[in-house]
Amino acid sequence: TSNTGLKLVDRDEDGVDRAFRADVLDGLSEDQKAIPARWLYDDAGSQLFEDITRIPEYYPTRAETEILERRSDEFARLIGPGRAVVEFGSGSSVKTPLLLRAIEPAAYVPLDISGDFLRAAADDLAVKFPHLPIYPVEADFMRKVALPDDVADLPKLGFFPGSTIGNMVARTAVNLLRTMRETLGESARLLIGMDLIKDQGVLEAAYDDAGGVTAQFNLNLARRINRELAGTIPVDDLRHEARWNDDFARIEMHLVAQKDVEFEIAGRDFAMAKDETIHTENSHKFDRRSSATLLLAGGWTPVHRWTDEAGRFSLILAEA
Ligand code: AVJ
Repeated sequence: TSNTGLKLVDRDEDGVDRAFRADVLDGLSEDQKAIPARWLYDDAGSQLFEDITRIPEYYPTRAETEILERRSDEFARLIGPGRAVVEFGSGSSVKTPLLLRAIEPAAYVPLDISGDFLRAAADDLAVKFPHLPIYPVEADFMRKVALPDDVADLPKLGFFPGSTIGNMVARTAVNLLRTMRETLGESARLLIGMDLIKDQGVLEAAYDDAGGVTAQFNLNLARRINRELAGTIPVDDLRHEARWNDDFARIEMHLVAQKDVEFEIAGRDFAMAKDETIHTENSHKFDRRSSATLLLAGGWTPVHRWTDEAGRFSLILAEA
């Protein structure tokens, strides 16, 4: 299991995150340069994502929140009280309380790789739910997590909102869904957010807002590389791009070189030709069937699905 007391971030003698360096150096050595999306979320990136959730073009957060607000009676009926809610990620100050109010769980277990986010979110919730036992667990939920003994005998509800599953290619998503099943145990259920396929213009605008916040979010990755990995990427020569990949039903974020550039990272030389890109994120979109197929492949049977009024986003209840 992932929470056996080992340090979650492995740093070298200079304080450099070894996994970050390896992912960047390997990823920029591929023909199509690519860096895993998880590295977008340093403190600055997490703050920028928070800002994204409030911009007019970025509908997923509002659409999912709308479902959680309007369907509380149905959550209560279909999920019921007395479960331990296990949230994958440290939780949103808006969505998590809506779910907890609706179903009256017996415990809340947020899982996150960042102890700081985890404690902040748990403290926040403790104020709103003074009688709810909260057991934060600092863990990498991509691997099986050993849950606290206190919740061992409670049936679990996994909560994975935000369409974070959409950041993963199918193989990774299926592995995670199977791991979640192991973490959550017998008679578990899962409430998972999955964003829906829609008009390409709406999707591209959501990931390339007029105010340029998403561009800053993407460019922050290059800044982070420069800061943490002794990089010399000419950030001003890169442009943010959001493109719809129709074959794979996903929005891709890229950093596009505006001219031929050369730079160093951690003592290694790299070059990009004009218009060459670094692929920085996938955000897969689903329909009724593709979401069911993914869940089934991961060992979960969908039992109910909700969408917002405008039909942009889905929240799916599945059983193990
Ligand atoms: C945090 C994965 C849900 O894919 O919509 C937002 C990340 N990237 N704008 C998404 C994101 C650019 C977001 N998730």
